[in-house]
Amino acid sequence: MAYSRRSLLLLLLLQVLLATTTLSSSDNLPETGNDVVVEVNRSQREFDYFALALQWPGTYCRGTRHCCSKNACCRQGSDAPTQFTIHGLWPDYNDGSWPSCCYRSDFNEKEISTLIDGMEKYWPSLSCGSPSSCHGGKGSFWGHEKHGTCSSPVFRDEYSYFVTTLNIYLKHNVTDVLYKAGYVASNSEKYPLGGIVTAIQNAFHINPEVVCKRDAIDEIRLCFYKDFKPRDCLGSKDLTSRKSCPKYVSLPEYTPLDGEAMVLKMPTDE
Ligand code: U2P
Repeated sequence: MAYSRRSLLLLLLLQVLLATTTLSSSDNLPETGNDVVVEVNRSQREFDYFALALQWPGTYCRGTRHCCSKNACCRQGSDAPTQFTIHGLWPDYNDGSWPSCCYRSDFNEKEISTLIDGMEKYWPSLSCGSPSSCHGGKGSFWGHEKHGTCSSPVFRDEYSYFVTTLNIYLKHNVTDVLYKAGYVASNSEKYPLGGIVTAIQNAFHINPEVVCKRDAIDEIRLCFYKDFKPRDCLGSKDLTSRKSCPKYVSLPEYTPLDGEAMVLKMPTDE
């Protein structure tokens, strides 16, 4: 029986559709709690290592213009963020890139309700804006942690991703290590980048990645194998490759916004 060109094309299209459906209905998908999650990007291969990204509020908060209840840059007194806080636990590739948005799963804050106090303290939002999320959704600040969705097979649910990140952070107190080495928050001192890196190497046997905004330390990243044994971060081999930092760096003090700026509440603030 002869097929017309049109029916051949239709047949081809049907085959492609069938093949795609088979690919996206894998039986081996991870689950988060009770919710089955859906793989959204099979082309992303399994990650190679973790980077724990820590941010220095003294630097980040200098750019703060607005306050709202969730913005830790507006906290005062004993609540003030005077230590490195968590930016994220990132699954990364050895070539310097990283996967993102690997599985579609709705973030459910209830799953981490027992962690909220620790999250508010050590993993706070440092702005009022909504960070980008995988599927354009809004909601909880931590819901944008798309990195957790790419941490399979190490983490298979939301709770274990967040609780492990908090534990790793608490086991690696960078603020304390720097403090003991004499590197304390200051608006006048400059410190040798090499000295800061050495203090971290001695404490954790990790060659960290340091990210600066001009001469101020913005982030310090610690890297781990998938079993959380320490490993060097990429781009940390020699000081000259830490492109964004000069030889002498600062660790600015955290200063909350003054009274005038504090009243600039965001219209969306509840
Ligand atoms: O560095 C800018 C933003 O890129 C994302 N990033 C960077 C390095 C890396 O190893 N992995 C990674 O995800 C971060 O995006 P965010 O999590 O903030 O949305 C980082 O802020």
